[in-house]
Amino acid sequence: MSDKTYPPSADFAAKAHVDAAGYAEMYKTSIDNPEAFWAEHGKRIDWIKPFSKVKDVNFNFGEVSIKWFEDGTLNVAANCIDRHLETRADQTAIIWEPDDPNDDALHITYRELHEQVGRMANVLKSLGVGKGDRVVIYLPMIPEAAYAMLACARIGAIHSIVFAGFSPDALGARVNGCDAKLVITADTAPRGGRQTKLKDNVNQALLHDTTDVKCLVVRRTGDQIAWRRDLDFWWHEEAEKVSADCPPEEMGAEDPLFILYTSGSTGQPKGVVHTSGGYLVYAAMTHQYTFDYHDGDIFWCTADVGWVTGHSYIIYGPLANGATTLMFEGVPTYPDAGRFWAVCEKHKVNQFYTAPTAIRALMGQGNDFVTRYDLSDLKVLGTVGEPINPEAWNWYNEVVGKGNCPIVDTWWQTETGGHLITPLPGATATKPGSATLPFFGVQPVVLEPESGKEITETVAEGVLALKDSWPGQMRTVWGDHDRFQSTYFQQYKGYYFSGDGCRRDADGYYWITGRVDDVINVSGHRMGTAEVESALVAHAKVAEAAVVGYPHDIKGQGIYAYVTLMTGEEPTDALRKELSEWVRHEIGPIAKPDLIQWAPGLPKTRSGKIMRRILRKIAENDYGSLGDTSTLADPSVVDELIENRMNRG
Ligand code: 6R9
Repeated sequence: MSDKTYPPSADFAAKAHVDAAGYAEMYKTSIDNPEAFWAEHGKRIDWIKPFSKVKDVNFNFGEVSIKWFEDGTLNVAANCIDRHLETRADQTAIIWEPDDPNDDALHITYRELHEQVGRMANVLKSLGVGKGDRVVIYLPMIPEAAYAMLACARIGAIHSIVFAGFSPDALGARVNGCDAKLVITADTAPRGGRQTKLKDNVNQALLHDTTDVKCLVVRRTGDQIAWRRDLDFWWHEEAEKVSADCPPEEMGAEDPLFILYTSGSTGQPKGVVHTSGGYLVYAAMTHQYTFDYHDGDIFWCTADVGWVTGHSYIIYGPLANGATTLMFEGVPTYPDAGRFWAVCEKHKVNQFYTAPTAIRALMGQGNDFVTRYDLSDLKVLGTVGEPINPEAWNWYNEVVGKGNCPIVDTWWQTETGGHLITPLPGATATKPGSATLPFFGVQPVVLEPESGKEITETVAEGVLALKDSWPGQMRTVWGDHDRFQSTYFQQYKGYYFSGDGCRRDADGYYWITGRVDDVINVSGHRMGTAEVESALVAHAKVAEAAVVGYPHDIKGQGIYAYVTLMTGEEPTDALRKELSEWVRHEIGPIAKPDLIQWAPGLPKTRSGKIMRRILRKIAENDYGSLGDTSTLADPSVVDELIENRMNRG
């Protein structure tokens, strides 16, 4: 890790929303008097009925309850669209860049967005969706994904987006998990020149459904698809039958806005619930300050709307701020490794936000792909999803930013709704690899992992937790408040526990060191090892499986699976391939193991608990420091595993 610092230029700081002194002052106010601070900043959005209470939070295990602005009412879609119409009707709200660079980009104005969302909202109503109902969105990165999210928000329905790369099984589980009334999908999704048959996946996911889940289908490619009579509807046909005028529903600040499933250390993914008022205030405020967004700027977040980053920084944050937000259907390497930079040049992008894994992959392709484009409109560069290694940070800074663009390394989670630890580009001197300092109102603490004691010295290393709430915090796990409490508030009493480890340096800067639980981070996407294990053991030839992460040059972490076969099954390369494909089919391509090692036995304690610490070390090719193995039931299995390890790099 490098401790070289990069202060913001005087020029940048002078034009920024806050400079260093401004940050220090605002941060202090936000901590000294959170009620007054958030009462003020809560006004950045339009309320139908203004709130009188600001904050009502209890972090005590057993009584956890989080409410912000609770007696206010609002409509999120009206905040993202209607309130801008007076001044921005003809401004572009969404620039859509298609997968194929030869197809036309779209520029959707706020007026057009208003009309499309109104129509989609009326279509949802005509299909029987009302306030509080759940709608699953399984769409590629097309404008209709934005319309669908905002249409739900407009009528008070709760959306649950399922990333279009997830398998029918994963989709089906999410549809059932929230008793969705409707799924919104497309015929086929083109991405990177390849096609994913989304509607077919929906049909498969709903094969055994007995609740008559309806499906609204967007025609993206015109491919032939199988139709479920009486249950399936074309978006373009239904849109013609309704008016574009749909008055926004008045919602309580604490009414759910969306559910988003995310992986945890145990069991199946959980439905993270975000509510309306606090989430929107927080998404909008972080979007403005973290990226130093100014009116007229073109903002591009390369995430997919299937992840929280897409929710907060493609849709809700930017649109609440009346921004122009770019939505990209494709991938960074299609048609070649210059696509990101071609799009930046073409649409004169000012703020660009992506994941370290993409930076590492592009860095390996050579600088020509970058330097052939005019990137002079870029002002701020951001990263999210995983720690960024200084080498990638430096390349991003020098080759993409030409040393002129502050880099904001934003640490946050699906659970946090928006950035918690991040530089502000006009205020914070950055250090490659550090997410730096907390956002306004955020109080990070470093705890001793074993005792849970807060380390009060500035220099500290331990687990990262939060002392108090912020408006964008998740409120519960859908249908399982106990799981919410036990996941985040049980181990370290009185704190929200992030699941990440971290170090705090002498300047009070935070360096995230990665997950301390059984979650691995593959290309910036969270994957529970338990999920991959349960997919593997669902295969008829697998007796037992243990999954861990290992360092991977591009992906950050790769998936390493130890598999014990049923007696009599042959451990062949063909079977290895079959199991990889099986996991891909069960969960999706992101869950596919990179390495599978045959394990005649797994290292277990005498009580039968798998010792993952040892498996992690072997997968990391760091078997010289296995630590204490004396509690193992059969220490000899370890030698066998080391002998046949798959990662010798
Ligand atoms: C927004 C998002 C959350 C986990 C988080 C941490 C890792 C995210 C990071 C980072 C280091 C950063 N993470 N940003 N680690 N530096 N700037 O990614 O949400 O998918 O829920 O993942 O990602 O481990 O706990 P999510």
